[in-house]
Amino acid sequence: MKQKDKKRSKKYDGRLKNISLPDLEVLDDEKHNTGFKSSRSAHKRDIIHKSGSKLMKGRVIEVMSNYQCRIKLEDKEVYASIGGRLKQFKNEASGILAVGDYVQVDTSLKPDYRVENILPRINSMIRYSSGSFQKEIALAANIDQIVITTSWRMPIFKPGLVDRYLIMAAKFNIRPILVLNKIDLCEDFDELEDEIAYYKESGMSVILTSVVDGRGIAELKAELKGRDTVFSGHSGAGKSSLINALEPGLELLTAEVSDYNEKGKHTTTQAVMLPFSFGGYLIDTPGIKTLVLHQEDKPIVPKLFPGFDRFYPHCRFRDCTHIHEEGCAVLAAMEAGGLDPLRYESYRWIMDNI
Ligand SMILES: Nc1nc2c(ncn2[C@@H]2O[C@H](COP(=O)(O)OP(=O)(O)OP(=O)(O)O)[C@@H](O)[C@H]2O)c(=O)[nH]1
Ligand SMILES: [Zn+2]
Repeated sequence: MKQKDKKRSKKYDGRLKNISLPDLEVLDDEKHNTGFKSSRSAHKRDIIHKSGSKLMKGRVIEVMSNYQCRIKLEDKEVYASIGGRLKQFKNEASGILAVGDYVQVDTSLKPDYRVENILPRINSMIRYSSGSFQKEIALAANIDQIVITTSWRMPIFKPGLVDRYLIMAAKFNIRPILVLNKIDLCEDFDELEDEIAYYKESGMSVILTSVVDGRGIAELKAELKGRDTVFSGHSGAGKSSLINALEPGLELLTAEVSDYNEKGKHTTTQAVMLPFSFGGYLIDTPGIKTLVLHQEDKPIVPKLFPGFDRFYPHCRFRDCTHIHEEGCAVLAAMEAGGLDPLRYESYRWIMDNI
């Protein structure tokens, strides 16, 4: 990072701690108001405002290192670099641009394309990087849904883990689909139905699958068709097997995939959107494995715990933790037999261990 850029980003440190997406217009206005307006930024403003036709809307379908990305621009795909105006906010490309982002691309310098603006995100998956100060890194943006892969056995179905994934999905405002795989290993379907009843009653989409005998694969495919989906889940539950059954030959990112871009520079793929032949994308980002609930998430868990949206609006206190408060609708539901004590136990475990 250039010395000049360093100084500039330092000035905005306070803002950057709490946001994932820099509000570029506001920053521009601030610069304008304080008389700060480099010729470079003035030039860019001109492009945006005077020659708007040169900025095209595209979608980021691959994020690489070295400030490179691949963009779907109308019906073609182009490689693009990330404009300096965006670069100044973070020192990692993935820190500012996420796969799935809708962006404005400067096409006036063809064949060099440059990302100039990130358009507002509908949602995004954020992780915090460890470092001297907390930095937010967006792993993916504008996601339609997240598949939470679990298995009936091997490894055994763990509702507590499902709850944590569901809280995460709710936190990021992404529709969850609960997939219970390996049902070929199930001998007692009443027991299985009992285990998933709570999630179904809470209005969630639950799909039972087996890669071994093919049950549920068509149903899952229908849910994915035409939508952009992230796959998450318990290791060993069968994510890769399911994806392979849905779309044989799809190459997932395992660790870091090395590649050489046109300029011959060494780059690595950090996240990619892989098209399904039946429509829609699989958003593949290895970073998802690093997502965990944080201590800072604790205040939102009472509202985001799966199924609690039926109860908490009736709690006497708006910030009710459902642990000791009088007039708590969650505790009342449990006493009245309207809430499975095992789900409440899971809630308490998460609250105590987050
Ligand atoms: N019986 C049975 N085994 C399955 C099924 N799906 C996957 N498996 C097996 O479960 C094991 C783990 O499957 P993977 O697809 O590698 O699981 P994963 O979730 O991608 O695992 P990670 O890479 O650790 O995240 C493999 O041995 C699969 O053959 C299924 O529906 N039934
Ligand atoms: Zn309560």
